[in-house]
Amino acid sequence: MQVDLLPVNHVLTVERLIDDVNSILFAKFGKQWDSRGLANRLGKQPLDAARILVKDFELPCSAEEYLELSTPMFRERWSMARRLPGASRLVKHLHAHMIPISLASNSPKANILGKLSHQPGWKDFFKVIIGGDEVKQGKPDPEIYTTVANQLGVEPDRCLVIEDSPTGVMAGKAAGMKVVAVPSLRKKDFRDQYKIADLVLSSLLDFKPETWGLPCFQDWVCNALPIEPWYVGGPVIKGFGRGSKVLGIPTANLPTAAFTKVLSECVCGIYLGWAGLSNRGVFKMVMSVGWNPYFDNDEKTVEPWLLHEFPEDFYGDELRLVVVGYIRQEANFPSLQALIERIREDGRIAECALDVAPYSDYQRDSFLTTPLLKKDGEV
Ligand code: ADP
Ligand code: RBF
Ligand code: MG
Repeated sequence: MQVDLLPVNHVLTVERLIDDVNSILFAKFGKQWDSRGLANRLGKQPLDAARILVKDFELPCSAEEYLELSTPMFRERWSMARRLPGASRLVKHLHAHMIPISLASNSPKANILGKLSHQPGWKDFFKVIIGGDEVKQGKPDPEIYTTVANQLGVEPDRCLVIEDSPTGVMAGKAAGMKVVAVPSLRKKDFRDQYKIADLVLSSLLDFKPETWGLPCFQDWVCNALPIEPWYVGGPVIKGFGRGSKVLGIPTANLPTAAFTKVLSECVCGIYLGWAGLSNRGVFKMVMSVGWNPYFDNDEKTVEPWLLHEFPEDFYGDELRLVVVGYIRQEANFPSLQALIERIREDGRIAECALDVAPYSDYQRDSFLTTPLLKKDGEV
């Protein structure tokens, strides 16, 4: 039986908005957009990024023309942009504790303000906002960050920068600031480009303010962080053949080829939630999303361990997951035993937390038990 995968329920990521705009524009130029080359453009000033794009795809227009056409299309779409997981929580927390925060981007100031206008209250969170058009040199030059520090009246070595691009990380370090990188370029190949950061995180969910002398978050519940739930499902497929055999912990792998885009947008890490298994019921689960650093996989996988003893395998069964809490980022371990012990600890955390609100509320989510819709809409 051919089963369609169910995508994660979110508004569009910035990557998707870029795909949308470029697909439309490229078609007008008789070209095919294929998302390649983000690493060359990320964090650059718009005109530089457009020049690279025009050259890489041999577009029959100038960089200026590309910007003239694309800018209004992006403007129409910013209201649909998804915030990075953990972003809202972080700025609200810092603002509530009266820690001055600023926004420094290579985008022109007008674009920044346009984007911010779709996030209620956000503009007021930032004491200083600097656009790439307000400095002589954009990132990777430190000017944008030194300007921020000047306007805040704070020494650079008292500033902490959070950056997603290698260009930005360079700018922050060159300004003499501490830099935490949350890479937008998530593939292994780009790891080296973030090396000069003081710390690299998989997502803002892993940001621990106390590491930097800032007040810690108080929103963890039962050793996990409640998150906006996300939904994913598909037939259980064969994995690497080592869950039960090597670790003694079976993980019901989901196929990833069919939803690479969706998966590339999920934050890597260890999560807890509920699993619905066709004809068998709803069970607690704890899972890893990512590259399994201990095994250094080449593929990003989704691997739920259902906290229940089953008498047999269930390959091919439809599995539904509602992911409701975040436990930690994926890690490497000095030994297999250490990895196993940590996964068992994750299992205990999930077992306890899922009995408690808000995690327990989702046990009855209809997504877990709704029969699959076939293509023609028939159940
Ligand atoms: P694979 O490498 O093929 O994923 P694993 O050793 O990880 O194999 O075992 C996973 C398989 O074991 C699942 O696909 C499922 O059929 C079965 N299984 C049995 N009990 C469980 C459980 N509690 N959680 C997840 N999968 C289980
Ligand atoms: N693999 C890692 O390399 N690092 C981890 O931190 C990690 N954490 C996990 C947590 C849970 C709850 C589960 C179920 C798996 C985790 N794994 C981790 C993945 C494990 O390596 C994988 O399931 C096996 O390799 C089987 O494919
Ligand atoms: Mg497995």
